[in-house]
Amino acid sequence: MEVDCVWNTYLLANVLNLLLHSCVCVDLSYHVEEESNPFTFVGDIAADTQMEETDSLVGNNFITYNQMQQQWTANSHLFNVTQDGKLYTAQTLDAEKLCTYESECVRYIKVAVRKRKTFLKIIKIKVIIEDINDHSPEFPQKEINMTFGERDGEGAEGLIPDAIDKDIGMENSEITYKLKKQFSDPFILSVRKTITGGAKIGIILGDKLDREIQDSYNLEVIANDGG
Ligand SMILES: [Ca+2]
Ligand SMILES: [Ca+2]
Ligand SMILES: [Ca+2]
Repeated sequence: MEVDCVWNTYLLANVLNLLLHSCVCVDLSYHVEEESNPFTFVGDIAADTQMEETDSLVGNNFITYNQMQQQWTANSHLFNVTQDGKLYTAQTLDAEKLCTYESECVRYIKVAVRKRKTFLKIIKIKVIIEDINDHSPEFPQKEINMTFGERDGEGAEGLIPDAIDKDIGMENSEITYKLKKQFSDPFILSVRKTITGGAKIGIILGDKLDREIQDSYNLEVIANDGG
């Protein structure tokens, strides 16, 4: 039993040692705005790797960088890495197409580093695609007919569908509403946020209506985004 225990400890130490020395990945993180032109500079992998490495590669012209990807498709080829370690966008990145609402829009790429023909290591890079405010809120319908009766009292409510802002960032898709009306129009806007992130938009009657005095009103609900 004692021999087994020593042998196991020896094995464990060796495995840990192997892991420590084989884990040569350097994680880098970059940011790029969505909708930037193709070939936008994202980062200098060579320079940023050298800053963190103890065995400096500075000035060594024999080091090359290659992005690792087995198969490209139109949607997966988002970045290019030059042989001297510069990272660029390969196409215009649309955060709304690549990611979903309120999640960090991220893509990972791996870059193989070689010295002449000798493989040195793989660098794992995280690229955060930042949302910009490139969408305005839109209502599903431009015009709605709402009917109130003369018998409807103060507080009667008619609902309209809320607006949608396609931006994936919370700030850029935060919507505020306001009601544009004549001063004397007896209507109040009601906005109640829902747990799904939308809003319940109501037009509330502030006073009784008299058809003989006025039989229709034109109201405008305006949606603004927070970006
Ligand atoms: Ca976009
Ligand atoms: Ca927006
Ligand atoms: Ca956007």
